Amino acid sequence: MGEQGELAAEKHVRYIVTAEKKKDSFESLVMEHLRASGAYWGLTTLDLLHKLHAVDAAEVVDWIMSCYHPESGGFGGNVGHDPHVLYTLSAVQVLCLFDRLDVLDADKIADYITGLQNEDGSFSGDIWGEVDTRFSYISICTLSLLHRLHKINVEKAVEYIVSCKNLDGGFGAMPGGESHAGQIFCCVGALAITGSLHHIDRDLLGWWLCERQCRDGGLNGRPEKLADVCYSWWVLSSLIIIDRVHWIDKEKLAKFILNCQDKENGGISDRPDNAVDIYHTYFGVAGLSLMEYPGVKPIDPAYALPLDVVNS
Ligand code: GRG
Ligand code: ZN
Repeated sequence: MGEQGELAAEKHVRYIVTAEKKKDSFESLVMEHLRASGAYWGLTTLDLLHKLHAVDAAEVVDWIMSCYHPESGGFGGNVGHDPHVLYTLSAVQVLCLFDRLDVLDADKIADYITGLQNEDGSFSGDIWGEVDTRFSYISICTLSLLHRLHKINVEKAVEYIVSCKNLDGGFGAMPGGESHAGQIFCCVGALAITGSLHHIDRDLLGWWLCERQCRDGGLNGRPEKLADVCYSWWVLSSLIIIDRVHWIDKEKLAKFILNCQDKENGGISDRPDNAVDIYHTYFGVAGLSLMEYPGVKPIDPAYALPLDVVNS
């Protein structure tokens, strides 16, 4: 590694632990409505860095459960917020990290998600009905973690995802929607979890994905866009799932991520010299994990949780 040196793991741990306490800061104000996801990003990063014990598990589990809506079976992004599948996945992922799925009524949550599947196999994100392949992934991932995949029509769910496949080998948010690395992760991840990867042309998609690497070594989300650390996750996880990760230059990507660190106060930003946030800190560390960076636990590319958590 060159000038940017090593991963400042200790600093990142301190950044996450103190961000959790600064509840009245600007960042936490912005994050207020997606705190369950923020908790997932921060806590998964801590676990990847072998530091999950730095937080009080019982306190986190209590707070997560205070976002639960027993009437619907879904979780909100924060206490008193409406339920949505996105925060339901984050809550389930956090409970997986602490091996505390026992506090859940898994069937009730599974019924909430099952109720959001539409005729054509797609999923809405909540009762307001917006449809997106993100929600297909979220639903499938959550149900699989709860061992309740059989409760939905998996065949129809897969059929809908395949209907969002484009001629360039990628996937969009809906049929005919432009290919985007974030949506590709969702579709590839969902197809992996349901054992349906035969619907993917690995060489065609692998080519589109490896073309996301920019001259600075970072990855972008679609053609003509700037590199951004979070695509180290969306693109790399997809490449690993389809077994084409050797088509990008990992060394250059690792350097790009390490260059986005705030080496003084901790945290990782979207690109060099920008302000850090928890989201890019997580995706930077997760990207390094996918590249087997020393000292970072391996992460599962489809479930976005540490491998030892998924396999336990
Ligand atoms: C468990 C990891 C995990 C995810 C849960 C929410 C979700 C499922 C997936 C989101 C996938 C997605 C669509 C990611 C893209 C997010 C993003 C950076 C969008 C920005 O798009 P633009 O167009 O920016 O604003 P670009 O980079 O294209 O310029
Ligand atoms: Zn980003």
